[in-house]
Amino acid sequence: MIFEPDFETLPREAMRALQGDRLRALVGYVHDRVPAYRERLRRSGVSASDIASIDDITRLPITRKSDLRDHYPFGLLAVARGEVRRVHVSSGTTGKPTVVAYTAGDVDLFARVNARSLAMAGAEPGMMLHNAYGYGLFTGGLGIHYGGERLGLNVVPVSGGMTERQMTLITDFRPEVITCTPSYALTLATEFLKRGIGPDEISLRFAVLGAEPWTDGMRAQIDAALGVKSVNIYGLSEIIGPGVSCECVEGRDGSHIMEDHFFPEILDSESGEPLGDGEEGVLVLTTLTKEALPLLRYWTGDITSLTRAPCPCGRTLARMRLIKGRTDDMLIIRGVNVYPSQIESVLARVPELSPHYRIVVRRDGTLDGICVHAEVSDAFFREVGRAVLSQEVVESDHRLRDLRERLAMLLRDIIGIAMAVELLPPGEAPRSEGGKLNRVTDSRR
Ligand code: DLL
Repeated sequence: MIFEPDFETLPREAMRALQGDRLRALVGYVHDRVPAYRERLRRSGVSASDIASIDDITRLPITRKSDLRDHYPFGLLAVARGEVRRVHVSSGTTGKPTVVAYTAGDVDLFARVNARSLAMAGAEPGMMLHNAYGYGLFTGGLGIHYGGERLGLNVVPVSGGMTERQMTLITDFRPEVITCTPSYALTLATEFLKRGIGPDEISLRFAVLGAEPWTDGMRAQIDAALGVKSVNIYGLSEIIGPGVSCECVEGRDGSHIMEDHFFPEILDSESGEPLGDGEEGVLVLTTLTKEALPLLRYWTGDITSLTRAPCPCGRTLARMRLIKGRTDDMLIIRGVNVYPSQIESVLARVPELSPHYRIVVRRDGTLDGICVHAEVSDAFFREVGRAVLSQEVVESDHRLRDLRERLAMLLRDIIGIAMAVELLPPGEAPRSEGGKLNRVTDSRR
């Protein structure tokens, strides 16, 4: 079913006209309400009356994650604080998180775009949804939750983790739809396999997977093991959360962008020049209707391409391919965004450590694991008086053991996911030799 057919099947010319009107209103709105944008627009020499059509979007300034950081926490809000009904938070590049805010109207939009997404994925009113995205500051859990209720689903707010309990609930409640990260879908698939439960015995029919990159290879594995048709759902907190785009179950060939609300552009990652359909570059999104935190041309850092070719589902919304990678060094570990610079800022708080480190990411079974190799300082190394820092040595020396545990706790508390920690003796972590220093070994790809 199509949740909002009036918009999802709008002829392309009518869509362009709607987008142009909404963009003109948006430019006036941010000019009047957000001092930082007023200044940017003044410098670019553009005002609302210059927006004749959506094509004029290229005249507007780009917004980046650093702009949100510079105006942390609420400096880019376009409404009074009392108008805000919800905030969510995602990873920032340093110690401070990225804060996003919603008015009542934004919360309603968030529910509608997720209701659209779940309907695209095959869900129908009356079905049960097992929602295993994390609830809380992460947009995944609540975003899908409200979308599910809006569509008329029976939502089970399981949240992430506790696989044993998830297995019991899926087996006993018999939901038709599941929402989680693709890697977690694989974890559940492996659990079912271990118990000898085949795809025909599992009640699930549709899986709506996202929040991290995945491939058609993983899709085939998940579909076969769980007996589902899985689709990709994409989004980012800065724009709204999940529900920026989603694949339809009929096509499963690119995610339909809710482009009446989020206008997509693809720009060359180096030159910033606009690229055409089919060409790969950075996805840049403009929120056409958001009230609390409207963003002009937000540089997502995600690499993909667009197509406006007709789709068998009948929707006319443009589609984006699966995300190929990112332009920055952001890692996604079990659906949580982690910047190496965040880890670095935690290490800097621990006086026994040097500023040098290495990050190792690997897939342990179906789940991602991250290990931080932190180098101890010369002074602390001398004080401890050990020749080597093997696992056994760290285990047997309480000062080293304490340091490792303290660091693991700090990383978990500040960044929000558990990381393994290994200590290295001075001089062991990589140093820059003039070129770009690569501190991350990611063996998942
Ligand atoms: O991950 C929102 C979301 C929740 C999307 C649940 C889908 C499902 P953030 O935590 O702000 O928001 O992370 C946004 O995650 O810029 C991408 O790099 C990545 N990402 C999100 N969805 C996908 C996807 C949520 N389907 C960042 N494929 C984005 C690849 C994705 N990467």
